Amino acid sequence: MINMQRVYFATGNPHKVEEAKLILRDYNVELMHLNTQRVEIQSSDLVEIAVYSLNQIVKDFKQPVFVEDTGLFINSLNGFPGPFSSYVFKTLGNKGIIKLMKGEADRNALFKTVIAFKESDRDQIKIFIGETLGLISEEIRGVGWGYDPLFIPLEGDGRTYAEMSLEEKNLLSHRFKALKSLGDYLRKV
Ligand code: ITT
Repeated sequence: MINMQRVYFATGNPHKVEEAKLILRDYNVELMHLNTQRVEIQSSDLVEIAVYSLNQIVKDFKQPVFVEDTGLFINSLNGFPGPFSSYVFKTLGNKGIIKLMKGEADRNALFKTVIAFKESDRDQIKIFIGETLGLISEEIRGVGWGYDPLFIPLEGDGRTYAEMSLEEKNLLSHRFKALKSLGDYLRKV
């Protein structure tokens, strides 16, 4: 058997881990879940949030580890909720977003994932980014986590992420694209 490379994913979100495990398996990465408490700063920049978050973890964790920060940027709302996606999901939820978008013709949106990775103490932080364009659906469609029931990727066939299987979402998602770049990088080092 080929040796798997062990990499830790620091997140409180088990759905992210489930997706990332499958994706990184193709790169011979054995993904481990590191469920740590962190302070998440408020910033308009996903990279700044991810780097701050990773820096807290690597203070006392010395294995290869990454964090990721994801945002849903809605065109007609000038990029809202973007870096505040987690807070907005907890407060307004998908129903609130649908309400905000009622009667809005421009349904364009972007899902963006920023991964911040550090291999060891000596290494610099590496950033990997993945983006998927899509449309915000008029109603909740499918059973999925987070904003999945609202997001219709343009590369798909008109279904929301929540109407797809995990494998289907993993072929075109923002997270897949960021993890693919991480996987390609790990293959080279
Ligand atoms: P960690 O920071 O601990 O990783 P989190 O769930 O708070 O977990 P984010 O801040 O990156 O992660 O997520 C922002 C929000 O976007 C949050 O409400 C997620 O549920 C949602 N989200 C992130 N990725 C998503 C995806 O692939 N599909 C649907 N919703 C997603």
